[in-house]
Amino acid sequence: MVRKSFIMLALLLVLALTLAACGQATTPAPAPAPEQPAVSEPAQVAGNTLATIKARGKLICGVNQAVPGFGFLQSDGSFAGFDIDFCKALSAAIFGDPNMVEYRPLTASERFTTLQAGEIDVLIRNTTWTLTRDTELGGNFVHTTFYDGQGIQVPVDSGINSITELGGTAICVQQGTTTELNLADQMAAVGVQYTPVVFETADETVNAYLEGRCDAWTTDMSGIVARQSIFPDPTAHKILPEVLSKEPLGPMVRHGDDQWFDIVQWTVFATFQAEEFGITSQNIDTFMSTENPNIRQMLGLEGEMGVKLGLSNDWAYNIVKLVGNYAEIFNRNLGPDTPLGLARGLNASWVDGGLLYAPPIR
Ligand SMILES: N[C@@H](CCC(=O)N[C@@H](CS)C(=O)NCC(=O)O)C(=O)O
Repeated sequence: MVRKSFIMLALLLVLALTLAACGQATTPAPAPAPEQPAVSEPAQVAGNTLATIKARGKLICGVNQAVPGFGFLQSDGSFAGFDIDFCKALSAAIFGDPNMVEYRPLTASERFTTLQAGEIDVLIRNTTWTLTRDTELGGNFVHTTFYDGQGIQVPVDSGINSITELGGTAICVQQGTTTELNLADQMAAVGVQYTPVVFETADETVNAYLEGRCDAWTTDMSGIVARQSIFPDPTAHKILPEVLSKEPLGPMVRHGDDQWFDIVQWTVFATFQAEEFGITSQNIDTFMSTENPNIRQMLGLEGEMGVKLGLSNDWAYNIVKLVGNYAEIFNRNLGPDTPLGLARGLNASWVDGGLLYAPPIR
């Protein structure tokens, strides 16, 4: 009797589990699929990234090669851009030389696994800081270097003036990006049906749009302006007025090495702080006799700021002297005198009403 009820109970349990599992399977899967599979904690745990970089004699920076102004492989084989300059700033902080860098170009889909696998020391590639990426991909975002938002571009002669007019269109978008997910969410929110056409690289995405295989294409505003600058006829395209998302872009490091996290973070802060102090690559040497104690600490004339990071005390001097302050980096790559012609906007120093604010270097 007892045995019979036990079997019944076991059968009921199996039935319940089966039903629960079936219930789950019939739940519609969210479309599109998650941008990245979650990764387990780093295979190469902690470690001393700084010591590894010094022993190898170069920094390995994961970058973009296809976005002019941010990360771009030039015809002479060199890399240039805003993100590239932050790789150089790190190299200057570590080696006193901005050129001890190996650039590893990465697509959107491969960037996080490459970081997690230990193949690069830092990822500096127009990468948006999100909660999921910060928790599930084996890395940490350090700080935002460029505050951006997602946009949609259409041909001027399409007559489309708003995302609400995109019903029935095909929209080109790149795989493994925040862009792909935001698009789905924002279009659902305004009740517009569209067909996403997904590609692995920026070149494929943009070429499909230019060939008329899509009615529109979408990515970060900066990415659109950057790619538009190399379109055959940039004036034939316009960006719709809606900003679909917040896209705070910045460097990411692997979990497990707090000293390296600090070095990357304070390198970024040094560029903000130099701008706030009015220190540039051109005038920095005139500050070497300053009596301002905060500037003296930053430039290594007093205190042991660099040593606290595991670097030499002239780390920030080298960043500014050899690469520049934030304004110089921005203007050189993205500013009014470049093909992108971007305004500082949110990316101005807090003293000018922007969001860039460095904690005290002391
Ligand atoms: N900020 C977004 C988008 C970044 C992104 O990968 N954008 C594309 C479109 S411009 C890109 O840089 N592609 C270059 C490539 O994969 O070659 C993210 O972090 O997901």
